[in-house]
Amino acid sequence: MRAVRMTAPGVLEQVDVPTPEAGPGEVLLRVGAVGACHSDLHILDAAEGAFPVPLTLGHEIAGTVDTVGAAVTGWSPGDRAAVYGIIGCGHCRACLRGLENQCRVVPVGGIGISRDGGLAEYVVVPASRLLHVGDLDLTQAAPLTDAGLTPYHAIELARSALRPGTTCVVIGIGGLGHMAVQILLATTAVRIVAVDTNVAALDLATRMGAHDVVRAGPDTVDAIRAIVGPPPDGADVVLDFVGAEPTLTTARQVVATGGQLLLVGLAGGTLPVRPVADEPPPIPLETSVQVPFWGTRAELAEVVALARQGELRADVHTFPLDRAPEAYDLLRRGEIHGRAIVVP
Ligand code: FEH
Ligand code: ZN
Ligand code: ZN
Repeated sequence: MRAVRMTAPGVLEQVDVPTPEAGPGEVLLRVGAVGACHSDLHILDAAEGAFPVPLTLGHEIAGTVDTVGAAVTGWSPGDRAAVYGIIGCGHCRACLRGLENQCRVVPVGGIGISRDGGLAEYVVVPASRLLHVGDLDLTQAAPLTDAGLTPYHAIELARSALRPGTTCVVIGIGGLGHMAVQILLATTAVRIVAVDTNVAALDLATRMGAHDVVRAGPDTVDAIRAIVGPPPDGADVVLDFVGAEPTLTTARQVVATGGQLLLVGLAGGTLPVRPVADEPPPIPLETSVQVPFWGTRAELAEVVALARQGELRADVHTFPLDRAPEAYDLLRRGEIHGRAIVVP
């Protein structure tokens, strides 16, 4: 079968490999759609030894069951499924509570991460990772598993602060941010302030229903403060889907005292919470900062339910498998708005 693999650190190429077979407890999935994620670029750029090589990338997958392995129940050939990408150890305290995104044994394990992923015609996954998606378009189902689940989980973490009439600033209206706006609209009554450098992304946010948009630039902080109020007031919740130093600097200057700042994107920024002499504290007092990671299987089921109710729809741009490297080049150059989806 055709697959797009990291064949050496930083090298992504299409190769021909044997079609894998489903073992006990596993399912062979014909890949219908797989998202191209910024994290794939981090995997490509990671130091030698950080991830297995060769590795078929793709951790945001939806497809159709081809064959099921021994002892698999609840799945039959032809079933359509989304794939929960994380595979924790299954026995630590976090995994036992269903929080495999906090596994205490496997730091970041899963499909397209520590074992072959979905950037291929077929992928083998444990049946426990599958969720039924019914007749949902697979190019819509795939992005739910990461671009949808990750913001959904972050919003769940801030749920108690997202009360009617509060404000939520969403920084970065890309693959995850545009889904966050829809999830906030579908599940809260907050005022949404969308922030991005790109006018097309802000137009998308407006079309989806964001209440205010701010084009990031020299006066970003003042423009946001004009909406959410000056310190010690500010946004009740800030979701940073970029996570680079400039956006973190903006986030900590517009979050209210006692607000919540969720650093979802990790574009290389670290979290300077240590006060520096003669500078204002980097994070307002009493503000809780979280660094959410992906989400849980239970939350993915809720994301799929939102999509099947028509409340969540990814802005999808499709590429055939042989143009997957081009999709990642565009992603790296910041030229993908919405989500790039590869259709093998
Ligand atoms: C995927 C693989 C490895 C690290 C982080 C990620 C995120 O894209 C999950 O949302
Ligand atoms: Zn991802
Ligand atoms: Zn575990």
